[in-house]
Amino acid sequence: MRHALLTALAGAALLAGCGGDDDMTAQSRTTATAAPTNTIRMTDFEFAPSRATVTAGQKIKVPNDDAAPHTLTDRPSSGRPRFDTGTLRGRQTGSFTAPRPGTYAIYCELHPFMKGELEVVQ
Ligand SMILES: [Cu+2]
Repeated sequence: MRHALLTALAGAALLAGCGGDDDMTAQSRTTATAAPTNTIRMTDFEFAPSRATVTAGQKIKVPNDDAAPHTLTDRPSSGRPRFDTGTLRGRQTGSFTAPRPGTYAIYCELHPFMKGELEVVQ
């Protein structure tokens, strides 16, 4: 009788241990990589989020919430931009297609202080 109880307790502890491990794995996965988004807003002269994770090849919507015009433009260290919304008038929504995986600096050509980072994942 006593033996049966101990066996049951040991089994329960084992199951609880497994569940805990699964939760830990899921949690570290979510903190390691932000979930990809398909929208980057322009709000109060800032990109929101300022560091966005997107999926390669995905069409990313870019609503301009400001009255002022903005662009969301790739800022390569050399060469031509690989993506660019063009000028979006106030309250206009534009888009661009996420390039191949990598980290890209972005900015607004009209307000160079308006900066962000685009993390493109597969
Ligand atoms: Cu701007």
